[in-house]
Amino acid sequence: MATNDKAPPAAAKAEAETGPGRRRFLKTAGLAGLGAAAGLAVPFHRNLPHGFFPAAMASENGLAGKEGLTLLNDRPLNAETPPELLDDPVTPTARHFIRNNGLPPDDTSAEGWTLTVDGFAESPLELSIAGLRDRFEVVTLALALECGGNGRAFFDPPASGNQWTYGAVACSEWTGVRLRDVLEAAGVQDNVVYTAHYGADTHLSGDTDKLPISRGLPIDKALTDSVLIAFQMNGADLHPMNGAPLRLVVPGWPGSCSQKWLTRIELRDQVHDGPKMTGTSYRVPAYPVAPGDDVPKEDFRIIERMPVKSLITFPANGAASGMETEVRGHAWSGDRTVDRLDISHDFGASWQAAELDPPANDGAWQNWRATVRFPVAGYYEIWARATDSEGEMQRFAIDWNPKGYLNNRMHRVGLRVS
Ligand SMILES: Nc1nc2c(c(=O)[nH]1)N[C@H]1C(S)=C(S)[C@@H](COP(=O)(O)O)O[C@H]1N2
Ligand SMILES: [Mo]
Repeated sequence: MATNDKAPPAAAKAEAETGPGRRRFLKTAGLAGLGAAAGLAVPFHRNLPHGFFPAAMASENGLAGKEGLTLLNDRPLNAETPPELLDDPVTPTARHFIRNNGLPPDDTSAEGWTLTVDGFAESPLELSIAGLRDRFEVVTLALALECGGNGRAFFDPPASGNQWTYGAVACSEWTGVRLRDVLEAAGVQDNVVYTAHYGADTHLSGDTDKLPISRGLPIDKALTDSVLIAFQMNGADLHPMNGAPLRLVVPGWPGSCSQKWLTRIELRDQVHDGPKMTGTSYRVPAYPVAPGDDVPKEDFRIIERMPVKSLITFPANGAASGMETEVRGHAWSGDRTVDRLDISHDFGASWQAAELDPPANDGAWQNWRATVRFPVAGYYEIWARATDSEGEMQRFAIDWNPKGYLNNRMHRVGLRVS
């Protein structure tokens, strides 16, 4: 993990002056640069812990180029998108949520970036981003990405972690090469069962021996068509907080599988054991548990596909409406398609089928719309309920689990109709 080490300032500076280590130099130069950006010197900048921005600028920093996101945490940076800002069929980069476990690399330029593919590979690869483009077919796909903890805020008893409500989900258009093509070029040996993903971000502690997160995929999933190694989103460079210059995009599985700032993929003969792969991270009990139950660690299983879910993106919760309104949103179900989307405006007594589009491609969410007519003025709620190709349907209940994952309960918005 050579891109993950960090030399003390003096050494980094000396190295930068003699040639290599440009990335490291930028890391230390960053703080002085921030002072310059503020128009003031930061006299004690050497004492500011690694990864701290001046507090007055903290949210501005990572959120540059983002629009309307709700900041949940600024170290690490975590920000979600209000549902009404997710109305576009394809999510603009400015509205794609951010979920960081550690501190992003300072230098996210494509120049000099390399991806290593090693482990149980017949012919290990080391490729530049230009090399990836030249050697493999470049494809563009709309791919839905949802954090495993989206909806955690509604758990009772509460689950610790980022209190995501609805907005840790997005479906942007990603351009890159298929992970499958790259792994096949590296030669997947017969004993390979799992991948391991490594990125260039650093642990919150600043300890370079620790990684913030390193997860992986069963090899069968890694070899499916819609898993991309992406270098563009929505026709432009990746946003620095969304993994520039290179990341994985694994649609339909917890967002944590989609390693950002990707530097290395290892082929393994056993399930990966990196940070946030083990213990209770991104795992749920193997059987239903009652809210608040203590579950022994060994009874947790790794989360694979994300469950059936939908979002109402118009109208906004609390909006005023006339006697008739269009209602619209998105629906998705990991590794499956959504077959029906029903809405109710009478608290579930009756349901009306919405017009539901097929996905733009495998791994994309599906857009839906309906027209609702209200009988008289007053307060109403619109509820949306998706049913997928295996007959799995959303409910209002939560399958409570200790870490607050996989909340797919129905979304509802209140309307004042006059
Ligand atoms: N290197 C790295 N990759 C990462 C993460 C991270 O902290 N570091 N967070 C993961 C998690 S938990 C999620 S939900 C997605 C979020 O992607 P986004 O920030 O582009 O929305 O990135 C994943 N990839
Ligand atoms: Mo996540």
